Amino acid sequence: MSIAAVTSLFAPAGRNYVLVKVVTSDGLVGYGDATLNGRELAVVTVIDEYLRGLLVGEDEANIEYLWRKIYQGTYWQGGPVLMTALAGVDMALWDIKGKRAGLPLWSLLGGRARERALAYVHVHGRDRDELIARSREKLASGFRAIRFSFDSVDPRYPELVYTQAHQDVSAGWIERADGDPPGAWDSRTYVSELPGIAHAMREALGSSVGLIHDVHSRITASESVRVAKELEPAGLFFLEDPAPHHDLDALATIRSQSTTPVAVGELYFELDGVCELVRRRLVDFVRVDISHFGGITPMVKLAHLAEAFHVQTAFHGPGDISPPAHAVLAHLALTVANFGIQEMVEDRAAWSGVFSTSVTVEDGFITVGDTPGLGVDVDEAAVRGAHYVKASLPTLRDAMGAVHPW
Ligand code: KDG
Ligand code: MG
Repeated sequence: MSIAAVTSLFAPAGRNYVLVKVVTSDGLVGYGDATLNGRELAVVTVIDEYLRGLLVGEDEANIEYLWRKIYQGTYWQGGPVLMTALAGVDMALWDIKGKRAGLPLWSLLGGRARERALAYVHVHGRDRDELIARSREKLASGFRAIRFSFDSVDPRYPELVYTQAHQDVSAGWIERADGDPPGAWDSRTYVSELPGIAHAMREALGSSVGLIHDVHSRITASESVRVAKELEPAGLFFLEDPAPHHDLDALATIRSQSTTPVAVGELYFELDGVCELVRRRLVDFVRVDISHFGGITPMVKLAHLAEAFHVQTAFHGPGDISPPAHAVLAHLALTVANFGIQEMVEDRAAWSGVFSTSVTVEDGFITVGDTPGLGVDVDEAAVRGAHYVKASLPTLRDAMGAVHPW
């Protein structure tokens, strides 16, 4: 069979989600996620203006060939915009392959390695008491692993507008029309507060809870070494992005100085780049993003590569990628041998009425049903005519008004 149509589909459901829809000559439909937070329309242009022409008329079964045709065949390879568009196409083609075979993705990829997969959720709080209280709520609802975040502000700048909470719940919807708010990120406060907060959480929540923290590369390498060492007694599941993803020397230093496990990867867009991170075992967990890394095809290769180097997966699963992407992550979580943990920032209330999914989360574990393909259905009528709301991540600034890494 061949590809009859490829289109971008704007499918807002609490966020600006963009999908790729592929239709075959015999009427099968596949959906993939192509959402790039704050750059959505750039991806739409790539899909509709550049990728469609490369795909229509081709045999939809040959995913590897089509992936190469887009990635290598047109010279301009890589980068978040192109790789997000390619990811959407790739996921849609795997969705079709599963539907044609009558098999769920996890089965196509080799079958289950486990019955259910450990998930982690986000908790944000203003201070340790709030973090502990909110974590207890999540634990009571069954979760066993928590990523905690808090605001680190210069106390002399109480007019802080930016808060890290935006990142967890609504980053994609912050309007920037009035210019940047004054920022007050304060690294010194952050570096001195983080270990105490982690220790207090560990003591209050008990030894079995998985505690995760995302540094977002906001501090220097030596600050990260200090933090990673001081966090050791808190026994984190991992510390995420303690240094910029491309600063392999800084990551090597952090690893040589501390036993705190490290996870990096959401800003890698290509297999070539992330290989070195894995080969040199600079991370315990690799966490590229299914929607920005070119989709299932390269993700499976990375998982196998990482397995050979005893690195586990902790793939990026933020709220700014759509249900088909979260579904793929769930399928991978069941089938990948070296699975570690899966980030799950879902908004099922916002999804309902637009998306249905065969992924379930119970007792803090992910499972996936037998629905063929990705197991995600889209009610296109519910989003027909929906308007794109221009939005992007807020800019983080320090007390001098200088831009600080987000
Ligand atoms: O759009 C940016 C978010 O996806 C990112 O800030 C979330 O770092 C993140 C994480 O680990 O979930
Ligand atoms: Mg992160």
